[in-house]
Amino acid sequence: MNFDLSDDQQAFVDTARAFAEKEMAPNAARWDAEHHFPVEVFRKAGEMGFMGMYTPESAGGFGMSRLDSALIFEQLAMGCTATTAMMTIHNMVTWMIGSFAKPEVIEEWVDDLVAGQKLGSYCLTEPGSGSDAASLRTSAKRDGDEYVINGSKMFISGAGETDVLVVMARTGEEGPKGISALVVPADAAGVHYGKAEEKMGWNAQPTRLVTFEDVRIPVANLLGEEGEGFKFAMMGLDGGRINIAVCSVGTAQAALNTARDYMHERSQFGKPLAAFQALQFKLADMATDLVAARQMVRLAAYKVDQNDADKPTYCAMAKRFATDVGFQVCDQALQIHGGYGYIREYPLERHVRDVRVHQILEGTNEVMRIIIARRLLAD
Ligand code: FAD
Ligand code: 2MC
Repeated sequence: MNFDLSDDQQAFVDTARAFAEKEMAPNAARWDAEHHFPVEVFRKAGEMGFMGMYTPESAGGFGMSRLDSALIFEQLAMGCTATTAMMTIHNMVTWMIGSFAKPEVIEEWVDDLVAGQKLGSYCLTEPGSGSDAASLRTSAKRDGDEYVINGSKMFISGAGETDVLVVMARTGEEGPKGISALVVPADAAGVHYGKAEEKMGWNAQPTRLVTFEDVRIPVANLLGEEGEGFKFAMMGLDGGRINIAVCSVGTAQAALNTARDYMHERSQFGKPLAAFQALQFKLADMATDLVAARQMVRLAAYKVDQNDADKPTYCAMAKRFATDVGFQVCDQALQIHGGYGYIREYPLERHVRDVRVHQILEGTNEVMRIIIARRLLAD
């Protein structure tokens, strides 16, 4: 067992760090304040190969491992949490289309998605169906060689700015087995977008309600077979949960670095903050928890790469642990800054606002405990 990064992995990390420092970090505060969705950065990220990292090569992606992708996302998240999180959702969508779509649908979408020229959203949650995702009610009824979609999807990241939607809809019976996944062009007739939600964080990307009113798409846009949609949605989220976890780790590392520097710069009672043992211990605990979270995420990514039977459990553990640690570390880094941590001139309050939602989305941390406990009790 070797915990060192290989030369290739170190090169990925260095490249991603340089991109984050040049293209993202200097602008992240402004994007947050102005609620700017930086489409131009997604295009550049596409040129760097960050927009279809683990999409299969056979479909036009880079076929990278989840572990290598996680290393890259961690560096990018140090530059801008919300933008990186959107990239991870886009990567999940691109992987779903590249893995399960019919060849003509792959041909229509995947090259542009991998290049970052087009963007994708993932549509599972509904106003009445969040944690209980299998109770979703959006319907897709077969009419000749088309599906007709009706219903609505809540809290859709990127919606209104993206080009393609992967929509989980009911084509059959109640419960998970009646759900299918469909590729829907974002500008199809009958797709309507709500206002951009006013959010605590993740302000560099819009979140909207999407409504489907007799939206017609070709049957060829079905991923896999009818009834496989819930399984595909959950497989997508296994990777998505690693990615969100790593967005927390990267952001928390950035917050910790800022707090460490501040402890040297700021003096009170005639000494730098770094001289107070209470703060030294706080920093030590933050760094220790962060290393544990990072290793757990990498283990979960490895389990997905190995197609381990327990990969959903490890992804759930990593998501639960790393997003909780990520929030605590950002909050403690803010505390170390005292009043300065609370004002926008410093990045800490943005870090806290951005990582808070990671404990909620892609499955709440209570849902992660359900997944873990079910597996434990099934043994
Ligand atoms: P609910 O399911 O109503 O849960 C409410 C509370 O009850 C939570 O604390 C939950 O953990 C708890 N709870 C529920 N059931 C149980 C139980 N059995 N045991 C114990 N506790 C339970 N969805 C998408 O499909 N695509 C997106 O792109 C997307 N982006 C998002 C972006 C943002 C900014 C946000 C806020 C959400 C986004 N979501 C997206 C939706 C997100 O996945 C859901 O909000 C989340 O899954 C929780 O669903 P809910 O909000 O309906 O909460
Ligand atoms: N991989 C493959 N298949 C899976 C799977 C996985 N990770 N998880 C479940 N399945 C299969 C499972 O095997 C079963 O099939 P079968 O009966 O053939 O064995 C089927 O799916 C149903 O699974 P469950 O019986 O576990 O389904 P249940 O209704 O109990 O729900 C739960 C499971 C709670 C884990 C699921 O509803 C869930 O993950 N809820 C949270 C929703 C969520 O994460 N939303 C995120 C939205 S996206 C977002 O927030 C973004 C920002 C993009």
